[in-house]
Amino acid sequence: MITFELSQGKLKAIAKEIGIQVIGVTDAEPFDDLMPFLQRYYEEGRASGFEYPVVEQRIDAKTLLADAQSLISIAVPYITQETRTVSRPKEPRGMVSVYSWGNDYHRILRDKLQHVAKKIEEAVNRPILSVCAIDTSALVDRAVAARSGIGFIGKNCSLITDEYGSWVFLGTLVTDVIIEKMHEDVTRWDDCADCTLCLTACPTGALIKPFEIDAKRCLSYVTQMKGIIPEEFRAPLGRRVWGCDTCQTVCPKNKGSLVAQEPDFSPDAELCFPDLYHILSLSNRAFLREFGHTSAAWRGANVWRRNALIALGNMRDRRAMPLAISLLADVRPEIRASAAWAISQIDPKGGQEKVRQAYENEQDTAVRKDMQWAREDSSVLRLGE
Ligand code: B12
Ligand code: SF4
Ligand code: SF4
Repeated sequence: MITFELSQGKLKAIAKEIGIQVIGVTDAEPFDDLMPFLQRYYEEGRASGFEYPVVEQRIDAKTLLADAQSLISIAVPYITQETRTVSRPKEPRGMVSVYSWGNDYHRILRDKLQHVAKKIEEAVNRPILSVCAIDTSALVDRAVAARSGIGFIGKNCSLITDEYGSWVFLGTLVTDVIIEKMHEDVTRWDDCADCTLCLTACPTGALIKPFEIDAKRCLSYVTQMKGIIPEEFRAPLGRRVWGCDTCQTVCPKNKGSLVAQEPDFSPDAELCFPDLYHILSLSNRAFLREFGHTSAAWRGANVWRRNALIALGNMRDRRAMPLAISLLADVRPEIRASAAWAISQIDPKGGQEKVRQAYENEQDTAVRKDMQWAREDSSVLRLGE
Protein backbone atom coordinates (compact mmCIF):
# COMPACT_ATOMS: atom_id res chain seq x y z
CA MET A 1 0.00 0.00 0.00
CA ILE A 2 1.54 3.33 -1.11
CA THR A 3 1.35 6.28 1.24
CA PHE A 4 0.93 9.45 -0.77
CA GLU A 5 2.48 12.65 0.50
CA LEU A 6 0.23 14.72 -1.77
CA SER A 7 -3.29 13.87 -2.86
CA GLN A 8 -4.49 14.45 -6.42
CA GLY A 9 -7.05 16.89 -5.02
CA LYS A 10 -4.34 19.00 -3.43
CA LEU A 11 -2.27 19.01 -6.66
CA LYS A 12 -5.33 20.09 -8.66
CA ALA A 13 -5.93 22.90 -6.18
CA ILE A 14 -2.31 24.05 -6.54
CA ALA A 15 -2.62 24.01 -10.33
CA LYS A 16 -5.82 26.04 -10.18
CA GLU A 17 -4.25 28.61 -7.88
CA ILE A 18 -1.28 29.05 -10.25
CA GLY A 19 -3.44 29.11 -13.39
CA ILE A 20 -2.36 25.79 -14.88
CA GLN A 21 -5.31 24.33 -16.77
CA VAL A 22 -4.02 20.86 -17.64
CA ILE A 23 -2.01 18.77 -15.18
CA GLY A 24 -1.33 15.08 -14.61
CA VAL A 25 1.00 12.80 -12.70
CA THR A 26 2.82 9.57 -13.36
CA ASP A 27 5.39 7.72 -11.30
CA ALA A 28 9.11 7.89 -12.03
CA GLU A 29 9.40 4.33 -13.34
CA PRO A 30 11.47 4.23 -16.56
CA PHE A 31 9.70 4.32 -19.92
CA ASP A 32 11.01 0.88 -20.88
CA ASP A 33 8.39 0.23 -23.56
CA LEU A 34 9.42 3.47 -25.33
CA MET A 35 12.99 2.26 -25.76
CA PRO A 36 12.62 0.22 -29.00
CA PHE A 37 10.54 3.04 -30.55
CA LEU A 38 13.19 5.64 -29.73
CA GLN A 39 16.07 3.40 -30.78
CA ARG A 40 14.50 2.91 -34.19
CA TYR A 41 14.03 6.67 -34.55
CA TYR A 42 17.75 7.28 -34.02
CA GLU A 43 19.01 4.20 -35.88
CA GLU A 44 16.92 4.91 -38.96
CA GLY A 45 18.49 8.39 -39.15
CA ARG A 46 15.15 10.15 -38.60
CA ALA A 47 16.32 12.27 -35.63
CA SER A 48 16.77 15.99 -36.26
CA GLY A 49 19.84 16.43 -34.05
CA PHE A 50 17.90 18.63 -31.62
CA GLU A 51 16.99 15.61 -29.47
CA TYR A 52 19.00 14.67 -26.40
CA PRO A 53 21.49 12.17 -27.82
CA VAL A 54 21.67 9.39 -25.16
CA VAL A 55 18.64 7.14 -25.56
CA GLU A 56 19.12 5.33 -22.23
CA GLN A 57 18.87 8.62 -20.34
CA ARG A 58 15.76 9.67 -22.27
CA ILE A 59 13.63 6.93 -20.78
CA ASP A 60 14.69 7.39 -17.16
CA ALA A 61 13.84 10.50 -15.13
CA LYS A 62 16.24 9.29 -12.43
CA THR A 63 19.07 10.55 -14.63
CA LEU A 64 17.70 14.04 -13.92
CA LEU A 65 16.96 13.42 -10.26
CA ALA A 66 18.30 10.28 -8.57
CA ASP A 67 15.54 10.32 -5.90
CA ALA A 68 12.71 10.95 -8.38
CA GLN A 69 9.33 9.54 -7.31
CA SER A 70 6.78 11.41 -9.43
CA LEU A 71 6.60 13.22 -12.75
CA ILE A 72 4.12 16.09 -12.88
CA SER A 73 3.23 16.93 -16.46
CA ILE A 74 1.61 20.20 -17.51
CA ALA A 75 0.19 21.36 -20.83
CA VAL A 76 0.08 25.11 -21.32
CA PRO A 77 -2.13 26.35 -24.17
CA TYR A 78 -0.81 29.04 -26.50
CA ILE A 79 -3.69 29.94 -28.81
CA THR A 80 -5.29 33.09 -27.40
CA GLN A 81 -8.43 34.88 -28.59
CA GLU A 82 -6.15 37.42 -30.32
CA THR A 83 -4.27 34.60 -32.09
CA ARG A 84 -7.52 33.64 -33.78
CA THR A 85 -8.35 37.15 -34.90
CA VAL A 86 -4.92 38.52 -35.76
CA SER A 87 -5.18 40.25 -39.12
CA ARG A 88 -3.22 38.64 -41.90
CA PRO A 89 -1.49 41.41 -43.89
CA LYS A 90 -2.51 41.69 -47.54
CA GLU A 91 0.94 42.30 -48.96
CA PRO A 92 3.28 39.33 -49.36
CA ARG A 93 4.74 38.46 -46.02
CA GLY A 94 6.46 35.48 -44.44
CA MET A 95 4.76 33.12 -42.01
CA VAL A 96 5.91 32.18 -38.52
CA SER A 97 4.51 29.16 -36.76
CA VAL A 98 1.95 30.00 -34.08
CA TYR A 99 4.02 28.51 -31.25
CA SER A 100 6.48 31.40 -31.66
CA TRP A 101 3.97 34.25 -31.88
CA GLY A 102 4.36 35.24 -28.23
CA ASN A 103 7.11 35.24 -25.64
CA ASP A 104 9.45 32.26 -25.39
CA TYR A 105 7.54 29.45 -23.67
CA HIS A 106 10.56 27.93 -21.92
CA ARG A 107 10.71 30.66 -19.30
CA ILE A 108 6.94 30.78 -18.85
CA LEU A 109 6.64 27.03 -18.20
CA ARG A 110 9.70 27.06 -15.96
CA ASP A 111 8.14 29.82 -13.81
CA LYS A 112 4.91 27.85 -13.52
CA LEU A 113 6.67 24.60 -12.60
CA GLN A 114 8.89 26.32 -10.03
CA HIS A 115 5.77 27.83 -8.53
CA VAL A 116 4.21 24.35 -8.34
CA ALA A 117 7.34 23.03 -6.58
CA LYS A 118 7.16 25.83 -4.02
CA LYS A 119 3.48 25.16 -3.29
CA ILE A 120 4.11 21.42 -2.96
CA GLU A 121 6.90 22.11 -0.51
CA GLU A 122 4.50 24.13 1.62
CA ALA A 123 1.86 21.42 1.37
CA VAL A 124 4.10 18.48 2.35
CA ASN A 125 5.89 20.57 4.94
CA ARG A 126 9.43 19.43 4.13
CA PRO A 127 12.19 20.53 1.78
CA ILE A 128 11.64 18.77 -1.55
CA LEU A 129 13.91 17.93 -4.47
CA SER A 130 12.71 18.86 -7.94
CA VAL A 131 13.95 19.49 -11.48
CA CYS A 132 12.11 21.29 -14.28
CA ALA A 133 12.24 19.63 -17.71
CA ILE A 134 10.96 21.69 -20.64
CA ASP A 135 11.84 20.78 -24.19
CA THR A 136 15.62 20.77 -23.83
CA SER A 137 15.99 18.03 -21.20
CA ALA A 138 16.61 14.34 -21.87
CA LEU A 139 12.95 13.42 -21.25
CA VAL A 140 10.54 12.71 -24.11
CA ASP A 141 7.95 15.32 -23.12
CA ARG A 142 5.09 13.82 -25.14
CA ALA A 143 5.62 10.35 -23.64
CA VAL A 144 5.61 11.76 -20.09
CA ALA A 145 2.47 13.78 -20.85
CA ALA A 146 0.68 10.82 -22.41
CA ARG A 147 1.48 8.48 -19.51
CA SER A 148 0.33 11.19 -17.08
CA GLY A 149 -3.05 11.07 -18.81
CA ILE A 150 -3.25 14.70 -19.93
CA GLY A 151 -3.93 13.85 -23.55
CA PHE A 152 -3.50 11.32 -26.34
CA ILE A 153 -0.86 10.84 -29.04
CA GLY A 154 -2.18 11.80 -32.48
CA LYS A 155 -1.07 10.30 -35.79
CA ASN A 156 0.72 13.62 -36.40
CA CYS A 157 2.87 12.69 -33.34
CA SER A 158 1.45 15.56 -31.28
CA LEU A 159 0.15 15.28 -27.76
CA ILE A 160 -3.48 16.32 -28.07
CA THR A 161 -5.42 17.47 -25.03
CA ASP A 162 -9.20 17.19 -24.81
CA GLU A 163 -9.53 20.88 -23.89
CA TYR A 164 -6.97 22.75 -26.02
CA GLY A 165 -6.20 20.26 -28.78
CA SER A 166 -2.51 20.05 -29.69
CA TRP A 167 -1.87 23.80 -29.34
CA VAL A 168 -0.08 23.26 -26.04
CA PHE A 169 3.47 23.36 -24.73
CA LEU A 170 4.56 20.57 -22.43
CA GLY A 171 6.66 20.66 -19.28
CA THR A 172 7.53 18.22 -16.52
CA LEU A 173 8.41 18.67 -12.87
CA VAL A 174 10.46 15.71 -11.68
CA THR A 175 10.17 15.47 -7.90
CA ASP A 176 10.97 13.25 -4.92
CA VAL A 177 7.42 13.66 -3.56
CA ILE A 178 5.11 10.64 -3.81
CA ILE A 179 1.94 11.99 -5.42
CA GLU A 180 -1.39 10.29 -5.99
CA LYS A 181 -2.07 9.76 -9.70
CA MET A 182 -5.14 11.17 -11.40
CA HIS A 183 -5.38 8.52 -14.11
CA GLU A 184 -4.20 5.01 -14.84
CA ASP A 185 -0.75 4.92 -16.50
CA VAL A 186 -2.22 4.14 -19.91
CA THR A 187 -1.08 5.92 -23.05
CA ARG A 188 -4.02 6.76 -25.33
CA TRP A 189 -3.35 6.07 -29.03
CA ASP A 190 -6.77 5.32 -30.52
CA ASP A 191 -8.51 8.69 -30.50
CA CYS A 192 -7.73 9.52 -34.15
CA ALA A 193 -9.83 6.54 -35.21
CA ASP A 194 -9.77 6.29 -39.02
CA CYS A 195 -8.79 9.93 -39.68
CA THR A 196 -5.60 10.42 -41.71
CA LEU A 197 -5.89 14.13 -42.60
CA CYS A 198 -2.48 15.12 -41.21
CA LEU A 199 -0.66 12.34 -43.04
CA THR A 200 -2.14 13.49 -46.34
CA ALA A 201 -1.66 17.20 -45.68
CA CYS A 202 2.01 17.08 -44.65
CA PRO A 203 3.78 18.90 -47.53
CA THR A 204 6.90 16.70 -47.49
CA GLY A 205 5.67 13.28 -46.41
CA ALA A 206 7.55 13.73 -43.12
CA LEU A 207 4.82 11.78 -41.33
CA ILE A 208 6.03 8.50 -42.75
CA LYS A 209 3.27 6.53 -41.02
CA PRO A 210 0.84 7.12 -38.16
CA PHE A 211 2.72 8.27 -35.02
CA GLU A 212 6.11 8.25 -36.79
CA ILE A 213 8.05 11.14 -38.23
CA ASP A 214 11.17 11.58 -40.29
CA ALA A 215 12.26 14.76 -38.51
CA LYS A 216 14.76 15.61 -41.24
CA ARG A 217 11.88 15.92 -43.72
CA CYS A 218 9.75 18.02 -41.37
CA LEU A 219 9.53 21.65 -42.51
CA SER A 220 9.73 22.77 -38.92
CA TYR A 221 13.21 21.24 -38.83
CA VAL A 222 14.07 22.53 -42.31
CA THR A 223 13.39 26.12 -41.24
CA GLN A 224 15.70 25.60 -38.25
CA MET A 225 18.53 23.65 -39.88
CA LYS A 226 21.81 25.40 -40.66
CA GLY A 227 23.37 25.58 -44.11
CA ILE A 228 21.85 25.24 -47.56
CA ILE A 229 18.30 23.88 -47.67
CA PRO A 230 18.07 20.81 -49.93
CA GLU A 231 16.25 21.73 -53.13
CA GLU A 232 13.37 19.28 -52.65
CA PHE A 233 12.16 21.25 -49.60
CA ARG A 234 12.37 24.78 -51.03
CA ALA A 235 9.07 24.87 -52.93
CA PRO A 236 7.13 23.06 -50.14
CA LEU A 237 8.36 25.72 -47.69
CA GLY A 238 6.14 28.31 -49.36
CA ARG A 239 6.20 31.41 -47.16
CA ARG A 240 7.26 29.64 -43.97
CA VAL A 241 10.20 31.33 -42.30
CA TRP A 242 9.92 29.54 -38.97
CA GLY A 243 8.17 26.28 -38.06
CA CYS A 244 5.21 24.56 -39.68
CA ASP A 245 1.63 24.21 -38.46
CA THR A 246 0.00 22.23 -41.27
CA CYS A 247 -0.50 18.91 -39.45
CA GLN A 248 -2.14 20.79 -36.59
CA THR A 249 -4.31 23.20 -38.59
CA VAL A 250 -5.93 20.33 -40.52
CA CYS A 251 -6.60 18.32 -37.35
CA PRO A 252 -10.30 18.05 -36.48
CA LYS A 253 -9.36 17.61 -32.82
CA ASN A 254 -8.21 21.23 -32.85
CA LYS A 255 -11.54 22.57 -34.06
CA GLY A 256 -13.41 24.39 -31.33
CA SER A 257 -10.59 24.03 -28.82
CA LEU A 258 -10.57 26.42 -25.88
CA VAL A 259 -8.36 29.52 -25.95
CA ALA A 260 -5.50 30.36 -23.61
CA GLN A 261 -5.70 33.24 -21.13
CA GLU A 262 -1.99 33.98 -21.24
CA PRO A 263 -0.97 37.55 -22.05
CA ASP A 264 2.57 36.29 -22.75
CA PHE A 265 1.24 34.48 -25.83
CA SER A 266 -0.65 37.45 -27.29
CA PRO A 267 0.52 37.81 -30.88
CA ASP A 268 2.21 40.76 -32.52
CA ALA A 269 1.15 40.82 -36.20
CA GLU A 270 4.54 42.16 -37.29
CA LEU A 271 6.21 39.07 -35.82
CA CYS A 272 3.57 36.56 -36.98
CA PHE A 273 3.75 37.63 -40.62
CA PRO A 274 7.11 39.34 -40.91
CA ASP A 275 8.09 41.64 -43.74
CA LEU A 276 10.70 39.61 -45.61
CA TYR A 277 12.58 42.67 -46.87
CA HIS A 278 12.81 43.91 -43.32
CA ILE A 279 14.27 40.57 -42.19
CA LEU A 280 16.90 40.76 -44.90
CA SER A 281 17.86 44.26 -43.78
CA LEU A 282 18.40 43.41 -40.09
CA SER A 283 21.84 43.16 -38.49
CA ASN A 284 22.36 40.28 -36.06
CA ARG A 285 21.95 42.65 -33.16
CA ALA A 286 18.76 44.21 -34.54
CA PHE A 287 17.35 40.74 -35.19
CA LEU A 288 17.87 39.78 -31.56
CA ARG A 289 16.32 43.04 -30.41
CA GLU A 290 13.16 42.31 -32.42
CA PHE A 291 12.87 38.53 -32.13
CA GLY A 292 15.04 37.63 -29.12
CA HIS A 293 12.07 37.33 -26.74
CA THR A 294 10.40 34.62 -28.88
CA SER A 295 11.25 30.92 -29.21
CA ALA A 296 12.14 31.55 -32.86
CA ALA A 297 15.49 33.26 -32.37
CA TRP A 298 17.68 30.51 -30.93
CA ARG A 299 19.19 29.54 -34.30
CA GLY A 300 20.23 33.13 -35.04
CA ALA A 301 19.40 35.61 -37.79
CA ASN A 302 21.05 33.76 -40.63
CA VAL A 303 18.52 30.94 -40.93
CA TRP A 304 15.83 33.64 -41.09
CA ARG A 305 17.62 35.50 -43.90
CA ARG A 306 18.02 32.28 -45.85
CA ASN A 307 14.37 31.33 -45.30
CA ALA A 308 13.24 34.84 -46.28
CA LEU A 309 15.03 34.47 -49.62
CA ILE A 310 13.40 31.10 -50.25
CA ALA A 311 10.00 32.59 -49.38
CA LEU A 312 10.54 35.53 -51.79
CA GLY A 313 11.48 32.99 -54.47
CA ASN A 314 8.28 31.07 -53.82
CA MET A 315 6.24 34.28 -54.02
CA ARG A 316 7.85 35.18 -57.35
CA ASP A 317 8.09 38.73 -56.10
CA ARG A 318 9.90 40.70 -58.81
CA ARG A 319 10.72 43.54 -56.42
CA ALA A 320 13.16 41.12 -54.76
CA MET A 321 15.42 40.90 -57.82
CA PRO A 322 17.89 43.74 -57.02
CA LEU A 323 18.28 42.51 -53.44
CA ALA A 324 18.68 38.87 -54.47
CA ILE A 325 21.30 39.86 -57.05
CA SER A 326 23.26 41.82 -54.45
CA LEU A 327 23.18 38.82 -52.11
CA LEU A 328 24.94 36.65 -54.70
CA ALA A 329 28.09 38.25 -53.27
CA ASP A 330 27.22 37.60 -49.61
CA VAL A 331 29.92 36.07 -47.41
CA ARG A 332 27.63 33.21 -46.28
CA PRO A 333 27.30 30.26 -48.70
CA GLU A 334 23.66 29.50 -47.78
CA ILE A 335 22.69 33.10 -48.56
CA ARG A 336 24.44 33.03 -51.96
CA ALA A 337 22.83 29.68 -52.82
CA SER A 338 19.36 30.79 -51.71
CA ALA A 339 19.69 34.07 -53.61
CA ALA A 340 20.59 32.17 -56.79
CA TRP A 341 17.61 29.88 -56.30
CA ALA A 342 15.24 32.80 -55.62
CA ILE A 343 16.38 34.45 -58.87
CA SER A 344 15.77 31.19 -60.75
CA GLN A 345 12.17 31.25 -59.50
CA ILE A 346 11.44 34.95 -59.95
CA ASP A 347 13.07 35.99 -63.20
CA PRO A 348 15.63 33.48 -64.51
CA LYS A 349 16.14 35.24 -67.82
CA GLY A 350 16.54 38.68 -66.22
CA GLY A 351 18.97 37.38 -63.59
CA GLN A 352 20.82 34.84 -65.69
CA GLU A 353 23.87 36.91 -66.55
CA LYS A 354 24.43 38.02 -62.95
CA VAL A 355 24.16 34.47 -61.64
CA ARG A 356 26.45 33.20 -64.40
CA GLN A 357 29.07 35.77 -63.41
CA ALA A 358 28.68 34.80 -59.76
CA TYR A 359 29.16 31.16 -60.78
CA GLU A 360 32.52 31.99 -62.39
CA ASN A 361 33.78 33.51 -59.12
CA GLU A 362 32.20 30.93 -56.80
CA GLN A 363 34.58 28.60 -54.93
CA ASP A 364 32.02 26.60 -52.95
CA THR A 365 30.91 23.47 -54.82
CA ALA A 366 27.50 23.33 -53.16
CA VAL A 367 26.75 26.95 -54.02
CA ARG A 368 27.96 26.43 -57.58
CA LYS A 369 25.39 23.66 -57.90
CA ASP A 370 22.67 26.22 -57.18
CA MET A 371 24.09 28.62 -59.78
CA GLN A 372 24.62 25.99 -62.45
CA TRP A 373 21.28 26.73 -64.13
CA ALA A 374 22.52 30.15 -65.26
CA ARG A 375 25.07 28.52 -67.56
CA GLU A 376 22.37 26.81 -69.57
CA ASP A 377 20.95 28.03 -72.85
CA SER A 378 18.60 30.91 -71.92
CA SER A 379 15.91 29.65 -74.32
CA VAL A 380 15.33 26.59 -72.12
CA LEU A 381 15.23 28.41 -68.78
CA ARG A 382 12.12 28.21 -66.71
CA LEU A 383 10.34 31.53 -66.55
CA GLY A 384 9.21 31.06 -63.01
CA GLU A 385 5.54 31.42 -63.93
C1 B12 B 1 13.37 17.24 -31.62
C2 B12 B 1 12.05 17.94 -31.54
C3 B12 B 1 11.45 18.35 -32.74
C4 B12 B 1 11.94 17.85 -34.09
C5 B12 B 1 11.41 16.41 -34.27
C6 B12 B 1 9.89 16.28 -34.00
C7 B12 B 1 9.41 14.90 -33.55
N1 B12 B 1 8.15 14.62 -33.81
O1 B12 B 1 10.12 14.12 -32.94
C8 B12 B 1 11.31 18.91 -35.04
C9 B12 B 1 12.27 20.07 -35.22
C10 B12 B 1 10.91 18.39 -36.40
C11 B12 B 1 10.14 19.38 -34.19
C12 B12 B 1 9.00 19.92 -34.73
C13 B12 B 1 7.91 20.32 -33.96
N2 B12 B 1 7.89 20.45 -32.61
CO1 B12 B 1 9.27 19.73 -31.44
N3 B12 B 1 10.38 18.89 -30.15
C14 B12 B 1 11.44 18.16 -30.29
C15 B12 B 1 11.91 17.65 -28.92
C16 B12 B 1 13.09 18.53 -28.45
C17 B12 B 1 12.32 16.18 -28.89
C18 B12 B 1 11.32 15.27 -29.62
C19 B12 B 1 11.72 13.82 -29.64
O2 B12 B 1 12.33 13.31 -28.72
N4 B12 B 1 11.35 13.13 -30.70
C20 B12 B 1 11.51 11.71 -30.79
C21 B12 B 1 10.15 11.09 -31.09
C22 B12 B 1 10.30 9.59 -31.20
O3 B12 B 1 9.33 11.37 -29.97
P1 B12 B 1 8.07 12.40 -29.96
O4 B12 B 1 7.49 12.69 -31.30
O5 B12 B 1 8.47 13.57 -29.14
O6 B12 B 1 7.01 11.57 -29.14
C23 B12 B 1 6.64 10.28 -29.57
C24 B12 B 1 6.84 9.32 -28.44
O7 B12 B 1 6.61 10.01 -27.23
C25 B12 B 1 5.73 8.30 -28.73
N5 B12 B 1 5.18 7.74 -27.50
C26 B12 B 1 4.52 8.38 -26.52
N6 B12 B 1 4.20 7.50 -25.56
C27 B12 B 1 4.61 6.30 -25.96
C28 B12 B 1 4.51 5.06 -25.36
C29 B12 B 1 5.02 3.94 -26.05
C30 B12 B 1 4.87 2.65 -25.40
C31 B12 B 1 5.64 4.09 -27.32
C32 B12 B 1 6.16 2.90 -28.05
C33 B12 B 1 5.75 5.35 -27.92
C34 B12 B 1 5.25 6.43 -27.21
O8 B12 B 1 4.68 9.03 -29.38
C35 B12 B 1 5.12 10.28 -29.83
C36 B12 B 1 4.77 10.40 -31.30
O9 B12 B 1 5.45 9.46 -32.06
C37 B12 B 1 10.61 17.87 -28.05
C38 B12 B 1 10.89 18.18 -26.57
C39 B12 B 1 11.21 16.93 -25.80
N7 B12 B 1 12.26 16.97 -25.01
O10 B12 B 1 10.53 15.90 -25.90
C40 B12 B 1 9.89 19.03 -28.80
C41 B12 B 1 8.36 18.98 -28.88
C42 B12 B 1 7.95 17.57 -29.26
N8 B12 B 1 8.07 19.87 -29.99
C43 B12 B 1 6.99 20.55 -29.87
C44 B12 B 1 6.41 21.35 -30.88
C45 B12 B 1 5.37 22.38 -30.46
C46 B12 B 1 6.79 21.18 -32.22
C47 B12 B 1 6.10 21.73 -33.49
C48 B12 B 1 4.57 21.74 -33.40
C49 B12 B 1 6.66 23.14 -33.76
C50 B12 B 1 6.17 23.79 -35.06
N9 B12 B 1 4.93 24.28 -35.10
O11 B12 B 1 6.92 23.94 -35.99
C51 B12 B 1 6.60 20.75 -34.58
C52 B12 B 1 5.68 19.51 -34.71
C53 B12 B 1 6.19 18.48 -35.66
C54 B12 B 1 5.54 17.12 -35.42
N10 B12 B 1 4.52 16.78 -36.19
O12 B12 B 1 5.97 16.38 -34.51
C55 B12 B 1 6.31 20.28 -28.52
C56 B12 B 1 5.11 19.36 -28.77
C57 B12 B 1 3.82 19.78 -28.05
C58 B12 B 1 2.70 18.82 -28.36
N11 B12 B 1 1.50 19.29 -28.11
O13 B12 B 1 2.88 17.70 -28.78
C59 B12 B 1 7.50 19.60 -27.71
C60 B12 B 1 7.06 18.54 -26.71
C61 B12 B 1 8.22 20.75 -26.97
C62 B12 B 1 7.47 21.17 -25.71
N12 B12 B 1 8.02 20.87 -24.54
O14 B12 B 1 6.40 21.73 -25.76
N13 B12 B 1 10.36 19.13 -32.86
S1 SF4 C 1 5.05 20.20 -38.99
FE1 SF4 C 1 4.63 20.38 -41.22
S2 SF4 C 1 6.26 19.25 -42.27
FE2 SF4 C 1 6.33 18.69 -40.07
S3 SF4 C 1 5.11 16.82 -39.94
FE3 SF4 C 1 3.70 18.51 -39.55
S4 SF4 C 1 2.86 19.05 -41.59
FE4 SF4 C 1 4.65 17.77 -41.93
S1 SF4 D 1 -5.53 15.06 -38.31
FE1 SF4 D 1 -6.72 13.22 -37.83
S2 SF4 D 1 -5.16 11.57 -37.81
FE2 SF4 D 1 -4.04 13.50 -37.67
S3 SF4 D 1 -3.78 13.84 -35.47
FE3 SF4 D 1 -5.67 14.91 -36.06
S4 SF4 D 1 -7.31 13.42 -35.68
FE4 SF4 D 1 -5.38 12.29 -35.69
